Amino acid sequence: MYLKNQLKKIMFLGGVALCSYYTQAAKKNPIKPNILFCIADDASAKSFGTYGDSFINTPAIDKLAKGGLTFENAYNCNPKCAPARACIVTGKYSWQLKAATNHWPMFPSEFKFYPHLLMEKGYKVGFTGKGWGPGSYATKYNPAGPEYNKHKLKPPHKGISNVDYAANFEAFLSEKKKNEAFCFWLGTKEPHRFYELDSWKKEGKKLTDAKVPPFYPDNVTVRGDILDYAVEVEWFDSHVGKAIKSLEKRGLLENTLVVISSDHGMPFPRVKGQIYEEGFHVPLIAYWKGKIIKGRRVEDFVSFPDIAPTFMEIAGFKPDEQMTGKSFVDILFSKKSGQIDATRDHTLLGKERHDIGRSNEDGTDLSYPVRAIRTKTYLYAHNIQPERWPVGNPEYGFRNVDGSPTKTFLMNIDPYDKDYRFFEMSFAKRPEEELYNIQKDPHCMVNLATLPAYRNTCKELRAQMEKELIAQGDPRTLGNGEVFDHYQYYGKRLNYKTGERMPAIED
Ligand SMILES: [Ca+2]
Repeated sequence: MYLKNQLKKIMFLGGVALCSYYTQAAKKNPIKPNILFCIADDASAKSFGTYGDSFINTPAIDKLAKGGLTFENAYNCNPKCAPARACIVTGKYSWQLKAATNHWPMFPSEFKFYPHLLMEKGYKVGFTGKGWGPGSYATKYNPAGPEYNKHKLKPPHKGISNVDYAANFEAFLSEKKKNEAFCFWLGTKEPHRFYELDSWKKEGKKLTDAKVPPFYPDNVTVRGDILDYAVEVEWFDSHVGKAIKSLEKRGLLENTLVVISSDHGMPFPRVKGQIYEEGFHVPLIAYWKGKIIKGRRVEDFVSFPDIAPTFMEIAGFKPDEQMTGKSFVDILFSKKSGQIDATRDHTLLGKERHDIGRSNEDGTDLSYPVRAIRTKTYLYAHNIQPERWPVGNPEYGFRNVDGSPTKTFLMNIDPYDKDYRFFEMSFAKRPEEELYNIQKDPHCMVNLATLPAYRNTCKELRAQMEKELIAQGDPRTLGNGEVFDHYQYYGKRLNYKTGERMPAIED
């Protein structure tokens, strides 16, 4: 215990030293560093070359990874668009965000967003494509900042957005005054669905290229769907490449921290929105020419709430007192690879209501509460209300899974078919406790929680998880979890009596 405390003290002092290094550097150099944050919508970590032998071509991002730092253990706190992005902009854990713990919320106005804070402090701030969302907010700007979506292009495939992200970034840079520092959010709408069916054929891909996870049947439908996804991941990469060229052209690359990520895993059953490794493990790559030592791979666990305090510190400011995440500036500028900060050895995850599709007697939309802890070896997940359907009720079409050829295929598997287990893995109810040995079972296929040999492991992980959640004020762990069922859903709601969609609430 003594040693642990000493270690914490040293790391704290290290953090203070770095912080003052920044303050001093900022005083000497009146031009503050810029921040370019590029975030894909629904791209799995494994889809990028730096995370393994991906069949998807991401040369621009692979180059940044080679010239910078790859985080092996980056997690999103809550694996769905709006909740994950809410953690990024606020620097808070998902269960500390009231209505914004859920998908499609009204973002409570009490929370501060790092892009707005930097704007108040003189940074030029903007976003293109998808910022925080979907949902409503009371502030003048999107939580990700003022919008730059004016420039359009003719998309190569129907599923790709006509927003020209790179051109909008260029426009943003053109507006910038010479010595003005900037913080920009380049958020592509890809590879979010929908996809042009068989777009992969036009791109010259082969069915044999696709890698099929073991929780799907290996067939032409699934392979084609994965390849259509690949086309959109490559679109994200191409715009990152163009944005880097813009920085180079303007001589800004040496003074810009570039961070690449994605909000959660690919929009397929059992991945997007789900508390399994591929849903919540995100890519995180940091590049800063001449500042971050190249080719490093770090094993420290970092999570989305850590991003806002990091950006605040990079800009030379103290993280806002609301921010509960922990800056990883020390990791960025360390010379080491592997584990740097011994305390970063696990992460907490959770979810409440994502999409609708679970009726309540009083007409509210029920959540599917889960809390989980991921350590180096294990994923332990507590499905707090296992009597509910994890991806929405069957009678409403399992709405918490985006429509897709893969989903349709799985839903049509006959209960007597040998492949019916694939349907169950994506849509069936789950046991209260799940435990996976991620080192041996990265796809979370074998639940160890039922085995007597793992009872103690489950007990210990749950105790550690709940202790930390209580310290963080999680209403669910404190016994007030039903509050999440009653926050208004701001998307198109469902009339549970007729099964019809109702109009979205206007803000
Ligand atoms: Ca998303």
